[in-house]
Amino acid sequence: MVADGPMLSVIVPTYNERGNMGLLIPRLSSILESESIPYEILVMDDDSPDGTCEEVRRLSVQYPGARCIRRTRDRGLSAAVMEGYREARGDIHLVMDADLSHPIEVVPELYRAIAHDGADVAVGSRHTRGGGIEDWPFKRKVISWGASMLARPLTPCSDPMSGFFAIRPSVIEGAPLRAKGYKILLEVLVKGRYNRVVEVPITFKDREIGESKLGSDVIVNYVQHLMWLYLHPGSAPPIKFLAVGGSGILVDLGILTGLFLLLGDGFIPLPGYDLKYVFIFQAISFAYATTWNFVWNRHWTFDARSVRPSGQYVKFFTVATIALIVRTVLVHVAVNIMGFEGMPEYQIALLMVIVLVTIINYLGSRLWAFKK
Ligand SMILES: Nc1nc2c(ncn2[C@@H]2O[C@H](COP(=O)(O)OP(=O)(O)OP(=O)(O)O)[C@@H](O)[C@H]2O)c(=O)[nH]1
Ligand SMILES: [Mg+2]
Repeated sequence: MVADGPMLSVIVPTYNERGNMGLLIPRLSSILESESIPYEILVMDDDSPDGTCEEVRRLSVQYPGARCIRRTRDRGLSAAVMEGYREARGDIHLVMDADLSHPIEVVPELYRAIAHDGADVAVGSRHTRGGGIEDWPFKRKVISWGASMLARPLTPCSDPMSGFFAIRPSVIEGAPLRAKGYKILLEVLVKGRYNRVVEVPITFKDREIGESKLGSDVIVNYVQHLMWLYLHPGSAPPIKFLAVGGSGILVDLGILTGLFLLLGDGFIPLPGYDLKYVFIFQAISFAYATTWNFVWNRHWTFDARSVRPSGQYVKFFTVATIALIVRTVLVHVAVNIMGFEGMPEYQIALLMVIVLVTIINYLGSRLWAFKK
């Protein structure tokens, strides 16, 4: 059968995987040929001393779709994958480990999810229904689960730590990917541009040949990587929104205090103090704090810099003002009409109002003011 349709580039990062090449390359080639998928296999090898590249070159006589790129600079798993992305000539780029941990028969499914079903990213997932991990001790499963949970707010994918996934090249075009962390999929999901992510269940098998390259610094590296990803503009918006809102409260209080100290009679308005000024001071500090929140939310929480700021500002200010009015009215109702004045009732009522108003603010910002 003649291969047609979009071409698949399979990127395989390797370090000392000679023993696996003779299994991976023939099996992968035969499955892709039987499915008539045009392909290339790029083995991105960090100059392995065990002769991984030589083995690939030997195999490429029989399997001309496979080639080895020997890397001598900028070593590391992520850097190897990123170079693979640059080298790849296909219309769909798929990354997988060399050690046969990732089921080869799922490769065509990941390919089809993008080629035929309109996905932008297709992930071989251990945590979606039907997926799993073979032979892992309980402790390792718990660590893996915990690590995935830490990354959950960053992505819509249940297994963002998977090293087995396919993308359209447009997803990462121009994205500021860093080659530091070794969880490339996470990097792609946080920084890439995509609409649809599809998860295909896989059962992950432990390697039988060769040694693990990933040692104890992996956890430290992972936590550092997560920290950078959480700081990246546009990632985990609800968390950033809360952080910005908290800082806005400090700005609001700071300015209000400053105004009272400079122009009033000290921080707390004394009895008989002209309430007109209290109102004006509060309006000024509110406007400052809202502008502060606007700038941070635009640039950082929602990364909405591609849209003109003027319309965004008006909308954001409107949402904040409506939320302020809702808060004032609800607190008034709670205190003066429902009589929540005593010790825990007042605080509980206030907390509920604040939660509600925060949700209004968030949804108004996300779905209206900063809609892209
Ligand atoms: N090019 C390159 N590939 C690497 C490097 N480190 C690991 N790899 C490859 O990345 C893939 C995943 O590495 P593994 O050592 O299997 O990591 P793991 O799957 O988390 O751990 P085990 O399967 O338990 O050994 C394999 O194909 C490795 O050969 C590296 O520094 N450079
Ligand atoms: Mg492995």
